[in-house]
Amino acid sequence: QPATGVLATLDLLQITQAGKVLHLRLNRPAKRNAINDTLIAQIHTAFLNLPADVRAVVVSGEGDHFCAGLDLSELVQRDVAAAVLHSRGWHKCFDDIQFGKVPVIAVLHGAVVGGGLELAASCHIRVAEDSAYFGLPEGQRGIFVGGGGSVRVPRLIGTARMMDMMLTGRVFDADEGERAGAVSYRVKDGAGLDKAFALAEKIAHNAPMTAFAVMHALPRIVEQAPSEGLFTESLMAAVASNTPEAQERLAAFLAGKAGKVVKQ
Ligand code: 1HE
Repeated sequence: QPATGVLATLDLLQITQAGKVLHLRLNRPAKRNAINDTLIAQIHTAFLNLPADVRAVVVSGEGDHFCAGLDLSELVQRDVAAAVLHSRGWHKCFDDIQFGKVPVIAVLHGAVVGGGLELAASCHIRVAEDSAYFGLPEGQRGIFVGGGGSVRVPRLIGTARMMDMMLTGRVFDADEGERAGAVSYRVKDGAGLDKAFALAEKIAHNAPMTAFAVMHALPRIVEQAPSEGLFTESLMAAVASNTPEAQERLAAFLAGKAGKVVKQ
């Protein structure tokens, strides 16, 4: 019987499990879910300690906004080494989301700005409600992205759009974000969690090797030179097709017992 219900309420993060899906809710609405040292540590700890039966994670924000980014009140004077280590701490957390155990779906509403956009960019699928908007106010604050934004955001929306956001303070609404490539699914206000859980259910039924290949092999293949990428792809394909889950699924299809590809 899979665990269901609230697993833990840390100071700033609520963790709920429903079957194979874990729901992490940033729970600092009074500060618009701004990420301070405590919250980044709690997010990281949650991802490093996913229950063994969890097959997908949904991340959302409590209140009117997904996340206002770095808690600027903690952006105190740091020497260069301390500032680098602070940024590297965010990198570790967001790397463990992107290259973790299971796919992660972000539900975006209200402000998705600065470090909030960096968090969203480290997830695998982004569901945006009508109210969502995307910004990188670092440019206006005289700072730079430090949570992996310069690596992940251009890979979603392109370098030119990110330059525009940082240099001019340009903000994209949900539709613009979708057209730019930052949004996987666009839904009405209030419909984001249902959509995310429906997607998570589909993901939870995939063969585990599929999640592994898509999360760990695909992004690396994309970064490889084509001839290496093609070779890595062949290795990954051979490994995946030799798993018992793949053999069962292929046999089920050939026996007419598996779903066909249908237009949605
Ligand atoms: C905060 C933060 C924050 C809100 N750090 N305290 N991020 C930003 O530059 C975005 C800054 N925030 C905003 O532009 C707005 O707060 C929002 C558009 C997100 C929301 O506006 P609103 O009108 O709903 O809320 P508010 O009244 O501005 O904020 C409510 C409270 O949250 C208020 O505190 P209070 O004690 O006066 O009630 C705000 O000060 C507080 N608050 N956002 C600290 N970010 C790893 S590098 C990443 C670098 C970055 O992310 S830089 C971008 C930072």
